[in-house]
Amino acid sequence: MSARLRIAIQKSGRLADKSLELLEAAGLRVLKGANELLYRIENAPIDLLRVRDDDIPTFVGDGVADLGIVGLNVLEEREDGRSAEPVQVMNLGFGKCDLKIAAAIGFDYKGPRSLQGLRIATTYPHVLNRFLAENGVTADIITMRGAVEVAPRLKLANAICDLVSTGATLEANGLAPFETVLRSEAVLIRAPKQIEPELAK
Ligand code: PRT
Ligand code: ZN
Repeated sequence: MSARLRIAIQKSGRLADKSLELLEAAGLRVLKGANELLYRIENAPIDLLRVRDDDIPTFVGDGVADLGIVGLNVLEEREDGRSAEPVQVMNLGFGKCDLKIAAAIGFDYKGPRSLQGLRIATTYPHVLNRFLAENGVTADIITMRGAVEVAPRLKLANAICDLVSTGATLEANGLAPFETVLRSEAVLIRAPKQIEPELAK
């Protein structure tokens, strides 16, 4: 058994650099070697597992990694059911964004009831479904893999539910946000099983 702690981080994307910076600021010297999947830490028994962000909750839930850094939105959306739930340790203060419902500018929103019977396109069907259920609303959820913001223009949906940071993408597509479904940022998660004490030091 290797006695090295494994931390799963996003390989490339919006959280990748900030995750590395955070670990470096904590004093870890990262060896960016030839192995793309695993970066070794020079001054501590730690390896960084570099993967797609969507896989991080599963790796940590299964204990393949001891810790992980992932967007709360990804953690909340996952409905794996096979591996155990990772434990949320703390918010990390970067990667901030909101999962919002938006529609064409001028849409007359009077609260969640205004969504009744609409077609809403999203890459977050589980989180959206929970929000609608909590508010007693029935709507048609159209699950897309990306480019959700074009759905209203293509008449695929009346509204969308997507991540927003600056709001520029919505604006460029003639959309305006009117409801926040989830406030998100990068979070530190840990495996459900306690980490070996000598590794946690
Ligand atoms: O390859 P991999 O699967 O690992 O990465 P990914 O492409 O799935 O994710 P990535 O790198 O795009 O985002 C990683 C995480 O960054 C997300 O899960 C969020 O937690 C966080 N984050 C923060 C964002 C945004 N801000 C964000 N603005 N993720 C996506 N966006 C997108 C949004 O979907 C929309 O298309 O940016 C667009 C809107 O941005 P604004 O600034 O125009 O509002
Ligand atoms: Zn992803």
